[in-house]
Amino acid sequence: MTSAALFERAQLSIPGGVNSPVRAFKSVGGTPVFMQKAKGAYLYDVEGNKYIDYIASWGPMILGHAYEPVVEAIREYAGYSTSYGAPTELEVKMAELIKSMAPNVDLIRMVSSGTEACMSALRLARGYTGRNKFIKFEGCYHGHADSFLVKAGSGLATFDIQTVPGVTGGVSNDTLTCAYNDIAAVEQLVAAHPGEIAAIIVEPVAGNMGCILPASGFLEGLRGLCDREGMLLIFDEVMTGFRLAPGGAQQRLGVNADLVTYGKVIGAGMPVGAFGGKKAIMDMVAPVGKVYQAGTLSGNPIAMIAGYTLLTELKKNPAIYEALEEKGRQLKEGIKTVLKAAGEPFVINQLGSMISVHFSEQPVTDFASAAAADNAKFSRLFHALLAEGIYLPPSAFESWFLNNALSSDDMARTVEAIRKFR
Ligand code: HOZ
Repeated sequence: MTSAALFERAQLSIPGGVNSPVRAFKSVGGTPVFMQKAKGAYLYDVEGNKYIDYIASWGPMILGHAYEPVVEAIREYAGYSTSYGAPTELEVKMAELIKSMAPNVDLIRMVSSGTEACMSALRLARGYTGRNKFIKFEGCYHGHADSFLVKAGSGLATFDIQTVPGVTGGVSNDTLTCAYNDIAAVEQLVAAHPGEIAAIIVEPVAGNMGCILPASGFLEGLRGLCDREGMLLIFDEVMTGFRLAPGGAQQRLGVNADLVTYGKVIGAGMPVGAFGGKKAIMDMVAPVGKVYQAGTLSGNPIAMIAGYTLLTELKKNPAIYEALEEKGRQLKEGIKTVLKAAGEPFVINQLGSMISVHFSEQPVTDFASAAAADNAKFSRLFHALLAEGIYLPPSAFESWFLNNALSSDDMARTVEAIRKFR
């Protein structure tokens, strides 16, 4: 079996041969690699090739793949049933655990994906404020619910999709956009729509246009604006949650959100998401309030036990975060040294275990600067590293995610492969 043969076969039965567009390798070119298994920091494809993994399933494999306690827990609980459609104690324990780790979460509702989490948080913000419009940032990606598919990052940036057929003008008229890190533009937008804006949603550290850090004062500015104008601040922590700190970006960056969304990591890679916040807001969610939101697979027992096991480990072992921090630093310094020596114009954005490299002479601080970088060169880097057994995200518009199973040797090999790259 080869990836090429599987890809051909896949295209006969699956749109584009993949179940999520970025995986198709369309922006970097070539044939997607079909994976067979993974363990620790390594992916193994169907041809038996081994790769050092820098996507960690886009975040959740923070302790590495097939982490034994998680695998064991899944095995045990699968034997009880894979779904009940009725409440379980596990869901209560999970909610209590998240509350004990994440700031500003009095109540939390489980859903099945980050898309659902953001879609539901937005509906709730609209229900709570009685307003329709909201602000999102260019290059941020909050899943594929209709309202968010405006100037979105990730796959839409990767494939340069500006407007999405099927999303009505009526829906996108309520989506207002601004450049990331441009607080003055947000202020102007808010002033132009007095009393109309329900919420500002933001990736506190952006991961869908490469990794982009919030400028000093940006998130604080959003917080102040939301307080002043009666808007809710929604942090999309699908990527940063439980990764940048046990309490995610809220804790790491010291800015409070009104609502926060989580994804994949709270299921240890199982299909999970969640949205949570202050009781006064969350009490509007059905069945207490009238903001309807539901799902048979929400709080699925296998997803819950997987996530509960992972988050428990993260909570009880703060050294994990120190180690991830050190790995991020080591990789950044290593890459910086070799690219500098090569005289390449480059920018490395990194915070903790999120990092990305842009081939740019200018700082990369928003979507425009990410798009202006030499992304064809990123594609060449992607393939050069793939050939050396190193798996980067197959798009310049995605963050790399480090996992705690990565060794110093793995990162030294990665740096060496980048040194050889021309
Ligand atoms: N949009 C996802 C990362 N930002 C990629 C999802 C996937 O292909 O699995």
